[in-house]
Amino acid sequence: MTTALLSVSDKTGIVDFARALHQRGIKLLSTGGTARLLADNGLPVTEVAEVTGFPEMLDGRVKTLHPRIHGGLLARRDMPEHMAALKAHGIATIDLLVINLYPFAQATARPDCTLEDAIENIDIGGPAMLRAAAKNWPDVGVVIDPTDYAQVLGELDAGGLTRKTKFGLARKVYAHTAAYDGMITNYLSALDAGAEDKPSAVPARAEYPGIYTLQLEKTQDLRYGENPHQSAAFYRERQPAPGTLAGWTQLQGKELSFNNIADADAAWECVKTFDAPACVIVKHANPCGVAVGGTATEAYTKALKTDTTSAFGGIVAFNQPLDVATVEAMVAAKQFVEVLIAPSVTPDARELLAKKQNLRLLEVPLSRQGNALEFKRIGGGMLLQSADAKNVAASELRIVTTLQPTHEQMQDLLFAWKVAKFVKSNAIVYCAGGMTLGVGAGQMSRVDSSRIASIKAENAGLSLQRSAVASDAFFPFRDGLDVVIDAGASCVIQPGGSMRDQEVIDAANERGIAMVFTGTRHFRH
Ligand code: 93A
Repeated sequence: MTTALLSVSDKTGIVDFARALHQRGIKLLSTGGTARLLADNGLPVTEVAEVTGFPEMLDGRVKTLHPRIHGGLLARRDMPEHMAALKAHGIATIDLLVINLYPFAQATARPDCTLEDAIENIDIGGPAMLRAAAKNWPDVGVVIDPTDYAQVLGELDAGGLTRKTKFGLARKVYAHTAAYDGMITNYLSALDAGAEDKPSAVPARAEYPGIYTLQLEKTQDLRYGENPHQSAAFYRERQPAPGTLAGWTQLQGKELSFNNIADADAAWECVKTFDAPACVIVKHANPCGVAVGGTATEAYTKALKTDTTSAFGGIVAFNQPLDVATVEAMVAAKQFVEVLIAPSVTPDARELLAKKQNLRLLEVPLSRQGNALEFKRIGGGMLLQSADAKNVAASELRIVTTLQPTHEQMQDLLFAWKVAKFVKSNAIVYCAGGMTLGVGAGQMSRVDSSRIASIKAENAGLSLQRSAVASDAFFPFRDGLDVVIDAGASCVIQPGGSMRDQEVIDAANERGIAMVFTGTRHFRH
């Protein structure tokens, strides 16, 4: 190895690395800012402009885009014609390329970033060199990640970069430039067409980009997937929305499993929608107990009552700091918990939980925000939609029955409606006094969900007399409504919008219950 070209925006660690290369007899080439830094630190460095015979031009837009650079990177050392061409044009080979690109992500993350700023942060020469060097990987080492500096030096000392290392470095390059271009695509796609101002978090449907790039990084391998014969890993978004589960810190416990993470997400998304202290217990992606209370402990005790059988081995999430009283309540209830989630955990609660070594404890910063877009993989494609972020406003509620719900009933209805949004369709949720009494989830018919929810309440020994019921979508016939009224419901909240709404309203009036339409449906599959 004789020559290295160094051109980095993030200059962390570059001086030491360049010094180490110099000490190994490697000639240093570099672009303006990087060259100045190396020279200031007493290293002999040749400016790229000296090699190309051109000054850096157009405010640095053209620095390295030159045959003397790209020839030196792309020439195959094993092809005499290539080497002869270099010789004929007086071009020297470049054997090691060290680059990091213009910081597009950081620039566009700044709230005052204009389109012009963003455009100036699109690196052209850097990716061109990276792609050239990576294409010629058997002959050129290419380093984009400062954490690789040490390994590169070690191998140089051991006689040169191995083929395996060079291949690995090249592979990293294409992943990196693809992600970089994806970032630019997403940024530009999110801008209002023509308005070129602030990107909106949720593009209008017509503006969904032709190509959408998700910026994901693998953060951990998982022991297995949904089942033990499936392999799995967790990928985290490079910039997850604040308050989403991916911002977790695991404070203790066994490794998280695939199902743990999926269920934890369901629990967290639900619990963070409440203002009052709330507890959500999830099993198989559905809430099996949700409650609010004056304290987290009260919320937990109520949530557990809904369905103690299903709660065994469940995921428990709080929107409040987890305190020792709540942990004591869990211990007293002898509930086996897989994962416990809270925005924070008090020191004495942590101490108590530390005795349960296997219990996975996650701290997640609380915020109402969530993913702007949702994806669903299907065979050979993917469905994309904006997230179901809709919360029904008081002005949208329409009381459709002669009987008006009391203030207390309205509170129960709105609580039930909030929960129903997080229950798989068809969802029927009985509630009273800020807690769920029976949850019917994931049935193919609404009438079956209604029956199951009431059976579950009965099994838990909970009375449904004067309860409030939420249905995530309209009742297509009066049969489902009759089931919940037979079980004791005194008021119902549902979207409305069925062809047979009148039949259902008539049934409600006939049987003397109050009914509220929201005008919004919350299917969840
Ligand atoms: O504006 S560029 O796209 N044009 C180029 O020819 C070019 N060559 C290298 N940007 C270019 N670079 C980038 O400059 C590198 O990728 C690196 O991020 C940065 C280093 O510049 P300096 O050494 O002047 O700080």
